[in-house]
Amino acid sequence: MNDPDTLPYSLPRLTDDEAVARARGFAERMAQRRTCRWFSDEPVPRGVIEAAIAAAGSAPSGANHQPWHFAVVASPERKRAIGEAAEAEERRFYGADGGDPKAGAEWLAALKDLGTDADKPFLETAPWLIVVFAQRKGGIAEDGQTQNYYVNESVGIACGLLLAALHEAGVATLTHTPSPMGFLRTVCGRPAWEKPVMIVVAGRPAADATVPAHALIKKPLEQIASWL
Ligand code: IYR
Repeated sequence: MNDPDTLPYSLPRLTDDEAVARARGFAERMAQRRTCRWFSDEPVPRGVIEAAIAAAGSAPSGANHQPWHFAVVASPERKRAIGEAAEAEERRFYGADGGDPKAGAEWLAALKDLGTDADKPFLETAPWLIVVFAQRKGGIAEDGQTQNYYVNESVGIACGLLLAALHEAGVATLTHTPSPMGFLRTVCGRPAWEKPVMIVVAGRPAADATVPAHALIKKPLEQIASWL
C-alpha cells in the first residue's frame, strides 16, 4: 500500500471580503508590471534576487522534481558574452545581418507594435541576468538521468512566480528569448541535459524608459474566462 509520510496542512482563514480584497490587491499590483526594455545600471541588492528565486523555487512541479536551474549573471564579461551572442542571433532573426530574416513576415508584423529590433543593450546594462534552465532529466538529485515530468509547465510556473516576486520588490523585468539559445548553456557552464528557457533581465527602469502603448491592451476578464 502507498503510505507516504504526511504532515498537517492548513491556511489562515480569511473572511470572504478579505479574500477578495487580497486577490484584487495582488491583481492590481501585477497589472502595473510592464516588460521593460530600457534599464539603468543602478544596482539591485542580491538579496532581492535570492528571495525572488526562492519564490520561483517554491513552484509546483511534476513529481516535485523541481526541474529548474537559475544561473544568475552579474559579471560584465559574462553579460557581454551573452549580449554579443544574443544580438548575433537577433540580427539573423530580424535580417539585420544583411540576409533574409529568419522570422517570417507574419511574425515580424506581430512585433511591429512592440518596436523591438536586434539591439539588446539591456543585456549589458541591467545589473542582473537570470538565465532560466529547464532540466529535461535529473529528478531531485539532479543526476542527469532520472526522468522529469511536465518540465515546460513546471518551469513556466516558476518563471511566473519569479517575475511576480521581482515586481513586488519594485524591480523591473524583461523576459528575453534569443533563438536559438544553446549558447547560454556554454556561457553559464550548464550540463547537456539542461535546456535554456529564457533570460529574465532584472533591474531598475532607465530614467527615460518607455513602454509601447500596445503593452497596455489587456483582454478583459469576460474574454479570458468562462464560467460553466
Ligand atoms: N526575440 C526577439 C523577437 C521577439 C519575439 C517575440 I514573440 C516577442 O514578444 C518579442 C521579441 C527579440 O527579443 O527582439
